[in-house]
Amino acid sequence: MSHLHKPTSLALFCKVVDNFGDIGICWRLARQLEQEHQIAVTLWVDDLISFKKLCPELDTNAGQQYIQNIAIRHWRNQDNQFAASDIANIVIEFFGCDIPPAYIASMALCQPPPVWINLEGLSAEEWVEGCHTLPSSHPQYSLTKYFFFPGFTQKTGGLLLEKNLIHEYEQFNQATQNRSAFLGSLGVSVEESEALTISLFCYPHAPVEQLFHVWENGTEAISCLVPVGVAKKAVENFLQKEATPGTQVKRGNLNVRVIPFVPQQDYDKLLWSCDLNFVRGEDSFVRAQWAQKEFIWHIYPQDENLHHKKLRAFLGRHTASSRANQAFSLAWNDASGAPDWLNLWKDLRHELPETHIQSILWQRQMQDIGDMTSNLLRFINGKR
Ligand code: TRH
Repeated sequence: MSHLHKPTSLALFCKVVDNFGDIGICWRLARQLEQEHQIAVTLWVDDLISFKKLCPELDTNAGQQYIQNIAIRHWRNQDNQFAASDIANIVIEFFGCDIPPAYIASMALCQPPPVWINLEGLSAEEWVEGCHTLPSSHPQYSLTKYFFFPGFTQKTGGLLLEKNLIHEYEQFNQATQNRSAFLGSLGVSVEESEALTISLFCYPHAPVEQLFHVWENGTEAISCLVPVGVAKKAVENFLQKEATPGTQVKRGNLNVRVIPFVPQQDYDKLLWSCDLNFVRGEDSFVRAQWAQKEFIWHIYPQDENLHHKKLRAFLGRHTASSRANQAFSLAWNDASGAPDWLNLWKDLRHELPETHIQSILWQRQMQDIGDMTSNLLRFINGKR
């Protein structure tokens, strides 16, 4: 429960830079704020088409709508007039997305002014601890913006984690039918689901073709599930046809199946159903950590290979990844050598119970920081 005085209104601004992570994180945060803390959330988002992929019930033509009790507003560049009722008690801009000047001007007229947060991206680098919760005064108005960083240590904001997620995971795992029913709903056959099942979510530059080649010629039956649109070129080269949902080809020991892009609330089930998950960006990367399964992270690429530093910082902290996993992860991100699947596979086969224990320990360590949404609200409450 939040200790905020109610009713509390919160405006969350999201600019979709690319892909699905920006809206993925904001949508998850918005739902948690509303469902677990009873906050009246308005989510301002500039790209409804990307949002709809995660949330199929969204109407991309509506300027304003309510989904799961959250007000969704289409944020257009030309928006320069805001009603007093649009100005919330708490204003969060995601990833420095620069909220409209007219909105800021109206915030300055409020008494007391809203608590203003810039919610930053996730990084395991050390400098994050020093910048977490730092204030920045507005040059023109008497407004202060605070930087809030998610993270992996007690001196950061922690990770997004819904209150019931671990319980839901345990319930899902209790009956094998849950897995087969879920995979079945994606079109996966029983035979495919009995093979080593791998979900693949990565950026187009990942060395997927090389990996497919190794899997095809390997000794282990592998079933690779690829959401439509992911690694399109490599997948179509393997399939020798268009990668539409439902398309499936088996060659050698590798079965590749294109699955639909699932709604965000089902994505966890996909991770829970697989033996190994390839994830990317920020949100799927965090979800993989709650799934207690081995995962390989394809980090969002940055200029001058800055992302390699971030990747190493994470691997340096992540006590649940084995040496083979670390080596594979570096190679998958082109930070060293070539991905050594055989080594990773040896490890997966022999060390699964140990990796599982380490994943649970890591999860507990992350839970001890407290979930990011509650930490964020506690911080905000201290500023009101
Ligand atoms: O899509 P991403 O690469 O997103 C981002 C953006 O590129 C962003 O600009 C950058 O800042 C950030 O990465 C680091 O990866 P991410 O973060 O994992 O987001 C994907 C979202 O899509 C996540 O919420 C899970 C969801 N998803 C589904 O809902 N269904 C699916 O089938 C899949 C594969 C993903």
